[in-house]
This record gives sequence, C-alpha cells and structure tokens, in this order.
Amino acid sequence: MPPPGAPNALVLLDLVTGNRREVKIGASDAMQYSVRRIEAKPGEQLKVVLTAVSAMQKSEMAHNWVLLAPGADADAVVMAGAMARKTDYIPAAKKDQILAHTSLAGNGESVEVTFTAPEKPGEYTYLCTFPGHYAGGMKGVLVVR
Ligand SMILES: [Cu+2]
Repeated sequence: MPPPGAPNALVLLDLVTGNRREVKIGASDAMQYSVRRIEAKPGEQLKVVLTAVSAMQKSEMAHNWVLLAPGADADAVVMAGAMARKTDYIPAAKKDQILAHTSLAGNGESVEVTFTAPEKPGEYTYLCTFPGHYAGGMKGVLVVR
C-alpha cells in the first residue's frame, strides 16, 4: 500500500510522460454542459476542451468553463464574473476562488485548459460565468477520489 496521499502509479506515469486525459465538453444554446460530472484521481493531469455550438452571436451567447476552489462562493464569483466582460467574464478579484478556467467560446469555437486535479478528494464545482448561464443551470461537478 502506498502511504496515504501518495499519487498512484498511473498518475505518476502520466506526470512523467506528460500524458493528459482529455475531457471533451459541449455547450449549446440550452445553456447546459454536455458533461455534468467528471471523475478524476487526486493529482491527475486533465485537459478540458469546451466546444460551443450556437445560432447566436458570440456577444450574446458564449461559454467558459470555470473550476472553483473548495469553499468558493459560487454566487459571488458569478456576480463578479458578469461584470468582467473584458476578461471573458473571469473576475480578477476572485482569482483566489478559481482553480482553473478556459477563455470564452462562441459558436464553432473550442477553448481548453490543462490543469492538475486537486490532491484533496472531494467535489469541486465547475460553472459558466457568462451572464445568466449559471442561474440557468450551467454547472457540473469534478469528483476527485
Ligand atoms: Cu455558458
């Protein structure tokens, strides 16, 4: 048995080889992610690719993928995000509550982020900070275990 908290062999191999598991997520005008639950091992290297399909202009309909830190205030991040249009609705003042995020994807665009899953097992919320989308249910959970 490895000591508690030690990364497993598969994760170590991924770190050595630079191998990253890719998670593809779609986003539509229904303001939902096609993937609402992602399971990961502690410390696993993940690449999230978010692709948007929309009948609207990017200024009216676009999506991002924002992974929150444990204990983050989702409503506060979303509220600040709605006013941060210039930075793809990522609020600089709330960066300490954000573990990873993509930029904004409009119709036909894909955005991505590569990050290391938290070492601490638990459930981490991800959401879209485009105004109104989180309230409309555009969120999901990264389960680390
Ligand atoms: Cu969205």
